[in-house]
Amino acid sequence: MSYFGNINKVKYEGPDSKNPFAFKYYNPEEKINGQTMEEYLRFAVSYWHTFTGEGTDPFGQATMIRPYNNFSGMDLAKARLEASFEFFEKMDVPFFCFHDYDIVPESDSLAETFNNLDEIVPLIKDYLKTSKTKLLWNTANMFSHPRWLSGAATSPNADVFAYAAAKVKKGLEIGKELGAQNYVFWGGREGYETLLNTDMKLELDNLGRFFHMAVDYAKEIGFDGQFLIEPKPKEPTKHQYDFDVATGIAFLKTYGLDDKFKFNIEANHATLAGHTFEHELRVARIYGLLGSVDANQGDPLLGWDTDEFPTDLYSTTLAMYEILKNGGLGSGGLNFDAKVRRGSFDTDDLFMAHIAGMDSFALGTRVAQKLIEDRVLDDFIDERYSSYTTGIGRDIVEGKTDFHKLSEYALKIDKVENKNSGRQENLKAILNQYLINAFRG
Ligand code: XUL
Ligand code: CO
Repeated sequence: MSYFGNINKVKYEGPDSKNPFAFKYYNPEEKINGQTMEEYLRFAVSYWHTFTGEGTDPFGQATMIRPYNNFSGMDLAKARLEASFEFFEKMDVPFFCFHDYDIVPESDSLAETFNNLDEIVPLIKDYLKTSKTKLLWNTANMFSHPRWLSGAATSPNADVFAYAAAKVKKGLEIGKELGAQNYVFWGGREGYETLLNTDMKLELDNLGRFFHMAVDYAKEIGFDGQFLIEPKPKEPTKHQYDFDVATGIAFLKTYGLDDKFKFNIEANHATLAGHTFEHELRVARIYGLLGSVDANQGDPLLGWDTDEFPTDLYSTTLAMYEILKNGGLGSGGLNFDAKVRRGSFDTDDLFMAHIAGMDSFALGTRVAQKLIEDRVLDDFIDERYSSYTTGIGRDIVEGKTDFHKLSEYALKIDKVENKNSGRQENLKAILNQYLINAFRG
């Protein structure tokens, strides 16, 4: 059966195309740094927003018109699955991602949920045999059901900790079975609402213990996907322990996990933490911990996680700048953790939204690549820090000096002069120029 019968396979038609179901900038075969865009960008569809999401919000009911809406229970799960692989094929995306409870209905009984998973996973495996679309990552939903109200691995209730362990154990088995390239931990309720009732040290120690057990189990069963932590500062909890990349690094180092995990960085989570998307990517990149990306964007006027499809070209350019500088994302990818607006309710919107996101990243990639090739920022930055390449600066960097020598040196300086202007406005104008020129083709 066809769920999206009115849509053909989406193809690259170039910047002049007026076809809403064609790529204008994303040309999967175009080469960047010797690799095709498809290989480089590794786009993924998120199952939850695209197939499970119904358009509800805290004030209103479902709005999404979906061709499988008349099914329920496991029949609905199977219809969604069938529709999803038709969508992947028509969008020509190489990856998808899911939570356990996106692919089967959530039950109060763990055993029943595992049975449901055991029924659906072989079906996914069958689709994977013939589809080019692979599993980028899977994860466990440990935030929706009431049992998680005070967290999962950081819950004050040890039974909840055990339950979470069982789910992640199953998730790793599923990841192995389906060839997942990564496994994600987003700590949906791993945080607190008030310190008045919270033993923060025990909760963080438990989270560290939990991750070690996950690493051990992955080793035991031969799951070799990359573990990823997805930072987010708040929502649904008031404070989330994986606040941002820097906080995540402190956690990983404290608990001896920094060689086992990398980060899955989401644009809208970065902005909620008061950072730019590129800031979070940069922090992860410079410490060799950039693993994967949840590609979306927030609304600067709203203080929550709106998960919009990414269309801001400054943001996609600066994000791709970091990703290209990182040499790509390795086993990671660009997962559209993004949902169509509640008013964009038909299935055409699902296609158009992904096209918008993929084109925005493709364009950002071209601009970023040109900025790197022309060494626009690199040359400027090299010059700005050139005092560290000779004389006292070089001694500092090479560890050949100390406070005695530096003090002696400083006392001899007549007047400190700052020679290099930061030129921020000019650099932004140059960025504009590169963006506009990319539009020109
Ligand atoms: C929530 C969020 C999650 C994670 C996976 O803000 O981003 O969907 O990506 O659990
Ligand atoms: Co996400």
